[in-house]
Amino acid sequence: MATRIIYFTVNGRPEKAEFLPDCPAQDVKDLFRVAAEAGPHDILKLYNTNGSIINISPHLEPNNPHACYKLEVVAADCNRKPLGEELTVALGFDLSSMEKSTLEVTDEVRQYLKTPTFDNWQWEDTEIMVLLQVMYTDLDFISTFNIEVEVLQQFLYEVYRRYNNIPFHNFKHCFCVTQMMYGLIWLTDLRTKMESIDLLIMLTSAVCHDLDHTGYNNAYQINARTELALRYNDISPLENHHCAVAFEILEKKESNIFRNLTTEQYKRIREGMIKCILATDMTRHNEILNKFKSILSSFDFGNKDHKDVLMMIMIKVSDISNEARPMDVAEPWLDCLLQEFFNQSDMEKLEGLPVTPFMDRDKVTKPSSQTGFIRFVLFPLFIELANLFPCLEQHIIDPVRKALDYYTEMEKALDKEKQT
Ligand code: BYE
Ligand code: ZN
Repeated sequence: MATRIIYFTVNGRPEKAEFLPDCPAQDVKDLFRVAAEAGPHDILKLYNTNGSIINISPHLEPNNPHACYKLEVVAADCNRKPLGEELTVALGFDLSSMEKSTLEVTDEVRQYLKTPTFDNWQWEDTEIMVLLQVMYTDLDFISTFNIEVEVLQQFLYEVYRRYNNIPFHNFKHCFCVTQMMYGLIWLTDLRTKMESIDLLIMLTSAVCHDLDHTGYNNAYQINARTELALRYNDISPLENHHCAVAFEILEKKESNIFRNLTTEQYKRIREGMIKCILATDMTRHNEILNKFKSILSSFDFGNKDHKDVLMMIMIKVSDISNEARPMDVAEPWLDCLLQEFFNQSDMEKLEGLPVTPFMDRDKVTKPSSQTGFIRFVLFPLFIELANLFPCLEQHIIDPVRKALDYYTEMEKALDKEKQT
């Protein structure tokens, strides 16, 4: 009897299970459990390419690496304590006045979030949703745009659900980027310089900017001719998708935080969010940075084109700003990113696709990739934003300089190790 091979991903990592079709059902379940590194009480869910749940059994329909199933682990331990202060410290919260207001609303809002519709929720994620809600409140969006709290919560919950459980581009990344955006808005005193609706666009774009990221970048989408690449004709397939999912959520009455706005306002928000989210495609990095540089010397907050470019720069900065956080926060994020990159290159090797060089686990080291990234991407970008807002220097440039020293030292140490 021929062995069956089932290809699937766990958190974006390619895996396969091989078994004989007449083996005991428990053996097959165990194979999947081991691959998922799941505990004995965790629940496993297997999805086919249509997103339907399928039974883990010896009768599983064989597939190929190009049409992987997706395995999900639902942690049985949902009673972990709320992170509260821990979370505050872990995410480098020193940017704003948020802590105080967080404490004020946490308990109250947590009651809303504890309703039965929130299946499989975890404390950590709940805390984060609360904090996002606080940001909307803190920037006065609730009152200015007549946003109902229940609708905002539903919106954030839908957003939460549509981030995947992958190493880097997950709901926590969404939170980090949004929090950085929130911090930048306060630090630069943008509330006195731009209209409230622009700030709403920026914050909501940050929240939505990586929705339904699967852990494989545009190059992969295009080379593997995925559904997304097909749908968007190879033009920023991921970013187009993130944005489309955002408006899918906003099309639903219960989760449309803009439902009390005028048609004109909605139009403006939609246009702005599309611009911001599409600007997060890193292949457009130089194009956008050069545009910003060319207007910097005559920057005018009354000029719509200038404001548009600034908004794109702000989301770009927020998106790749991990290294501006305390070292003990930034480094684990780098590990997660490399994990996601390595998963992709493993998949590329498996499928015989071109392997993206900076994702190849045989070629990349942490310090070498990061020193280059800081020198050639982060510094040039952050310096221009700090040109417009000199007060940002200490918050985003100084920590990145420290990170560069740290990774330069690490690189030297690695080189020495190699020589001996
Ligand atoms: C980028 C594009 C897509 C996804 F390998 C993530 F050296 C990123 F190129 N981000 N976001 C933050 C980063 C960082 N890329 C890198 N360092 C970051 O801190 C460099 C990469 C590890 C590599 Cl740019
Ligand atoms: Zn992102």
